[in-house]
Amino acid sequence: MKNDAPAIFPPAGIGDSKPANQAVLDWVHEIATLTEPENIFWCDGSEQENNFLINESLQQNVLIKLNEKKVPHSYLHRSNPNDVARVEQFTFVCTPTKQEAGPTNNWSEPGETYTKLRALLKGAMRGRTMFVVPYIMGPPDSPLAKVGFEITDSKYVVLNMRIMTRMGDVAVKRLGNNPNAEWNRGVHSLLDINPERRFICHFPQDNAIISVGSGYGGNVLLSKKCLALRIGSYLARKQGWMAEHMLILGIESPEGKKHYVAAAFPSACGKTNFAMLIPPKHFAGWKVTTVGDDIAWMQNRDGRLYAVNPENGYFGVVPGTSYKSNPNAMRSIAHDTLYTNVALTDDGDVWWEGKDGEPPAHAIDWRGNDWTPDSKEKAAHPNSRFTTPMRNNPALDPDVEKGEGVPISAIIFGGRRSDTVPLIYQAFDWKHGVYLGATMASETTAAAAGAVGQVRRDPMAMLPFCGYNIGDYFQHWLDMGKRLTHPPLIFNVNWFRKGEDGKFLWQGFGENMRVLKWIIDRCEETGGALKSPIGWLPGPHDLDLAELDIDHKRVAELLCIDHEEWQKEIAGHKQFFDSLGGVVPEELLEQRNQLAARFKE
Ligand code: OXD
Ligand code: MN
Repeated sequence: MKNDAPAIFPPAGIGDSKPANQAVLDWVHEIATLTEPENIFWCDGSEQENNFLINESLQQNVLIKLNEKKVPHSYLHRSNPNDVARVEQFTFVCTPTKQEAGPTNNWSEPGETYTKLRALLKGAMRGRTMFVVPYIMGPPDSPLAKVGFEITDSKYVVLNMRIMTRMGDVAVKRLGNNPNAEWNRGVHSLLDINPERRFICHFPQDNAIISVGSGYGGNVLLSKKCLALRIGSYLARKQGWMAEHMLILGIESPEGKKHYVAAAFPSACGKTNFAMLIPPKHFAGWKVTTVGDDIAWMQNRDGRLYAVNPENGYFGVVPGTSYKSNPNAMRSIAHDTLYTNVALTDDGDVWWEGKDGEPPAHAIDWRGNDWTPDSKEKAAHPNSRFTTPMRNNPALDPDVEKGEGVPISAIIFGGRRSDTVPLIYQAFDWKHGVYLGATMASETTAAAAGAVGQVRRDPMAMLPFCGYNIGDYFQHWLDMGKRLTHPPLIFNVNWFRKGEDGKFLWQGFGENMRVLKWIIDRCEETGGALKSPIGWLPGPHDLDLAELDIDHKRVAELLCIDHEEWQKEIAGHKQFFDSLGGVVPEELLEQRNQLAARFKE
């Protein structure tokens, strides 16, 4: 199941849905002339087309059909073992000058990069089918919605794009005939899936992306990290909105009062779990609904920030997902789901580490090898994924299609920190909140290739996704705040603090509702708080911990601010800002001075 490239030949009526826009036709012609595909398949997003592609994928061993009774309409894909995560070291922002890409991006000169990529793409689709995938990011009637076209030689990509975006005719209609309309040009080719020829390149000035040599979702579903975040963040600054690596959730009280919050956590830190949270029994009558689990596009309307989820599905990390950690995700992925790199049981079901129940006595692991509970290797890759339509989520928010978006009452930043950072605290104001986001850090996970568990600064969880100079990005945040008459309150959370025994202090998952409740209380100006040097902290009785098995000592540990640890932390902030080489806005440097000074008061 390593190469899903061989050409396919659809019957009449499938694969011939050519758009009318001449600019698109010209571009497709140019790429086809370069890559020399066997044929061109114009996707319309229909059920009939999807069924055809699934059948072809089954025949060509790109997909395995799962047991229809256990996981209806669902399939397993195994990627090449050298191609299982995003590759930040091969991801480039190709702006005319290095300074525009800034200190946190790999930069390469656009002219030279186009030349290099054109050489790699020359004849790359010989014997393969070239798919043209039109798609929209965002609710189609949203002023923020963006049209993209992705050219790809991978059926797996097409099948995923149909779940993750509004794909097909809807996008062609939205684009219309105007040859000067704004749309994103994305080109993807598997080539020979060789890490030495793997490049994910963004050309923000041209609204274009070229990705070669990978089949892994984060590198090749060009709608997601590439368009919705890297190119999106560039367009957002230019056009006065925000493209952020954030989940969006709704929270409704038993009295029917509703708030929305957006939260930025680095990859694989539980955004999907938080977005699908089910409140514990103690919060009977409270309802949490999901607008999005990964990306928020936000704009200022009437002085408030409104958010839409540009995506149409979830591309989530599988291991650890269970009825205990995330029942709504389990229900979402129980049918109509594409699995990548999980284990296959002997009865055609899927399995992964952390799934409910006993491990199977025998399975085929993500590499296609025999696996038993005694095996040293993991059965599922730590970054194995599900792709599932957001419609599958029983807690989907009813306003998910609202073009104007949902009003955001609070923004939450958070990372995976074993020490230093308390469970929850609130910024004094927007500027201070931007500082919290800018200095956020987290221990690394398997979502990106590289070492796991090292603390790295990841501003607003956008380090791998900001498509321009991070200093200008910080300034854009500060400027947005100046235009908001009712800015969201800003908070920082850390579910991952550990005690002296090395164990997590906080239960997390559904119990995070207790933290969310304090956030909502603060938004409604009913929640108490104590002033501390780092921000507002809940006082001993401000968090509702009723019916939770936790003692006062642990709560104190969770909320404590250790002055020594914070001196190190502030030094870490300085080191990070210094490493950015003078691009950090003065207002944020001033925030650090104020933070340091508050510790001396
Ligand atoms: C993701 C990521 O897949 O952040 O969402 O890597
Ligand atoms: Mn993400």
